[in-house]
Amino acid sequence: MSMFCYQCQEAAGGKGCSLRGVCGKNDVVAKSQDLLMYTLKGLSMVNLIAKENGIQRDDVDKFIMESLFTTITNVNFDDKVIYERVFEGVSLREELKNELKAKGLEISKLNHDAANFVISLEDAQKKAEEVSILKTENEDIRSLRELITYGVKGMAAYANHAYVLKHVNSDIFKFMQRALAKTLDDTLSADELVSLALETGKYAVDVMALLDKANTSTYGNPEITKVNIGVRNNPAILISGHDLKDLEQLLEQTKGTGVDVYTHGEMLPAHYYPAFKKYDHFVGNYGNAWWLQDKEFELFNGPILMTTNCLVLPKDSYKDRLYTTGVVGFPGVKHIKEDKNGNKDFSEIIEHAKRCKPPVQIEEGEIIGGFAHNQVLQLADKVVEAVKSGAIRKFVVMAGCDGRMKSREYYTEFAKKLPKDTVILTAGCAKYRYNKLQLGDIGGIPRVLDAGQCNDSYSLAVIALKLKEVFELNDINELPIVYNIAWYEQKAVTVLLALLYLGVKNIHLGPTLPAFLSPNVAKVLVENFGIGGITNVDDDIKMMIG
Ligand code: SF4
Ligand code: SF3
Repeated sequence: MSMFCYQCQEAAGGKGCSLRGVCGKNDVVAKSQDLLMYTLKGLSMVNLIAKENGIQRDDVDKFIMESLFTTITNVNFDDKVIYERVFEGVSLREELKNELKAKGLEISKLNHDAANFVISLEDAQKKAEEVSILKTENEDIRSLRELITYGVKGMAAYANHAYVLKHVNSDIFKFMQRALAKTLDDTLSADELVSLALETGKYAVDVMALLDKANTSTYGNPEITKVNIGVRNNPAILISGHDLKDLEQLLEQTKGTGVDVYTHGEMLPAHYYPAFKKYDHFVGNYGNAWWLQDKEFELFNGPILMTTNCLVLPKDSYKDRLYTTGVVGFPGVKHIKEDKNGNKDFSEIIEHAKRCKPPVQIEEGEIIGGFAHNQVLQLADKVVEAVKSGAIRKFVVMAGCDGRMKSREYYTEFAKKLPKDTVILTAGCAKYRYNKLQLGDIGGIPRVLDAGQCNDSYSLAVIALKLKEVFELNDINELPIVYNIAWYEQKAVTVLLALLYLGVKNIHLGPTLPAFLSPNVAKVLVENFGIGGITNVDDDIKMMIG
């Protein structure tokens, strides 16, 4: 075994990738990520003591957040960049210790290796092997530690998107670091770790609320929007990932250049925000979910900017047109850095686009979206009436991620076979499995309501809580809503923990349950929250819809 990783749904054999990641990351990258996580845990231990003693280093909070984000599936494949973060983490940790010492403070509590190790680049791989997640021998403790760690990784991603829009919550940073530090605490029992996992859900709700506020106060409330999926005859840039601030800067800089901008993957919901509607050259959405990018990027012809996950191993046919920014990275792919004010200069990409042919049309028509909480609550009367009259029998939350496994065809089939009096509520790239089907509407309410990106699952929770209030119910689970969620990477773990914290029961999670859930931890989730997997479309529809 040259590596071990089981953080995403595509973990090899449903157990874990041990030779090379199904995502394409090799053992060198996997090990650098293991060591970075260990470094961040040690840094968090020290930073928490510093915080308790009045030392507040914003740069450390930012470093931990960005580094966690770096390790999410399909974000960064560059071990050089990841090891640089390891060394920067160690040096920040030592700076903090010196600051504590200078204040005459006792730091003897810090006897954990993670808070003390120092290495050279030559020893880094060996050290990484020593801190592999498999070193936690008890599979239940390991399972809970990783459940919490992945929840925190997803929180870091969402906190980062809010941060670039200048929305920061220091309690979230503090919790993330406390949770990370606790995953190295051998005195904690499984029960204590279960409580910590549930507490992670509380902060998961907070971070999604923070990001929702950041997005809507900066760009306005998403509104019902038809998005073009065809192309125009101009050179163009494709922007993918979740970072709206990057999109804003790109749209500003491409104004009047003759270069069009299209969204891809999780950037599609940007079209729903009023602030982006004023750009005539913001043409539409190109392609589908992340895993089809190797085919679709080839056909796009112009440069592609990856602002976050999901990046897949680029083909030579478009690698020289690919650019990364933020925490994304791939060896040999050009990276656009931000300046000290957070501004990015995309002129190189714009000039590149001018030399390229327009995109090849792969689809035509429109898709509709923009059903985030504000918009849906404006339609509340209509929705409530449709439920009361029986026109809508059930809502089916099908939020989450898409992925490359064939078994995900289930979700297309499921959407097609759902009875006509049901409405799908979606968010995240899971939607690409059914958002181009003609599923019709119920009295003008489309049967697929897309709230936005995966973090906009928060909107779905707000809508559910509002409906609970309108129908005067005591429990969110009394609503006519069922949950059939598709997961892939760690942000989906964050969303899941958030839903559990909000009291949602009987969530179906697929296409497979996480490999990192040990049988005992899975049992806890089944017994306390009714979490289940999926079986086949017909039986599941019968069970969920009746
Ligand atoms: Fe395997 Fe997923 Fe880890 Fe990649 S991120 S190595 S596919 S478990
Ligand atoms: Fe998709 Fe990668 Fe999760 Fe934000 S883009 S949902 S998988």
